Amino acid sequence: MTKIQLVQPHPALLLQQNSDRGLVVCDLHLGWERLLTKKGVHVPSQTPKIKNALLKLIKQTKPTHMIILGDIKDAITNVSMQEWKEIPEFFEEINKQVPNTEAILGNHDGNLESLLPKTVKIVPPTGAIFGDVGLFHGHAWPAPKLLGCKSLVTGHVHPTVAIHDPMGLRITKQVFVKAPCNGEILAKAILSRLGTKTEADTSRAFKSNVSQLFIMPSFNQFLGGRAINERKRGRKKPDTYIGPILRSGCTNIDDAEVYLLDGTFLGTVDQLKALS
Ligand SMILES: [Mn+2]
Repeated sequence: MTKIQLVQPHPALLLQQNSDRGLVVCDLHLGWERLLTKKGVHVPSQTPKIKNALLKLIKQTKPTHMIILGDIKDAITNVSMQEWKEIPEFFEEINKQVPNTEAILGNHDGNLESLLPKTVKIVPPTGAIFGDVGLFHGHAWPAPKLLGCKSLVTGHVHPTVAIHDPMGLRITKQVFVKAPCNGEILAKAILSRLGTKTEADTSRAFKSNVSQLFIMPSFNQFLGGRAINERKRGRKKPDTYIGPILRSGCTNIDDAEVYLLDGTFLGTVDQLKALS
C-alpha cells in the first residue's frame, strides 16, 4: 500500500511506495501576478519564490519522482512574455534535482508543452498512477484505469477554510481535504461518461477500489481559495462542487475531514460550517 503523508507545514504530499518517493504539488499558477499588473498594481514576479520553496522541499524530502498536479501556469490558453522566460527556467532547475519529473495538465495549462524541457513528462488531464494512488488535476474526468487505485489525489479547488471571529474579522487558511469516496458511484459516472452501459456485468468488470479522495491546497500561497465550509443559501449545490468528480455524487463533501497545512485536524466540513 502506498503511504500518503503531508509534508508539514507545506501544501505538498509525499507518496511512498517501496523505495519510490513521489513529491506532489499542485496549482502553482506561475505568472498569476500579471493579472495585477493589468489593473495597475505592480508586483515583482513571484516565480523565483515559488521555485525556491519547491527546491527546498525537494532537498528536504529527497523524492525519486516529482509530480506537478496541474495549473502550472496561470494564463489559460496563451503564453505571456513572462511565462516564456520563467517557466522553462523553473522546470530546468526542478528537473536537474529530480530527473523523473512529470507535469499533469490542468485547465490553465494550454500550450504548456512548448515551455517544458523534453525531459519532463507531460501527462494528459486523465491522470497518472503512482503505486495505488491516482493523480489528476480535477477539472476533467480521470481515465478508467484510475478506478483501480485506492486513493485519488486532485487539486483545482484551492481549498481553504473560512473562520469568522466575534470581532467580525474573516480569515481563511489553506487546508487539505480528505473525503470518503464511493468507488461504485464513481465507476458508474466514469463509465456512463464514456458511453458504456452500466449493467451489472460491466460494473463488475470495472470494479472500483477507490475509497478516498484527497483535495490538495494550491502550492502558490498568494492565491485566494475556495472556502469549503461556506454556507450558501438559496442554491442547490454550493460551488465547492467544482469539477466532474465532486459533482458526480461519489463523495459527500460534508463528511470530508479537513486538515491545516501543519497537520492539525479541524473536523469535518459539516462541523466547520458553524465557523464560516
Ligand atoms: Mn485548475
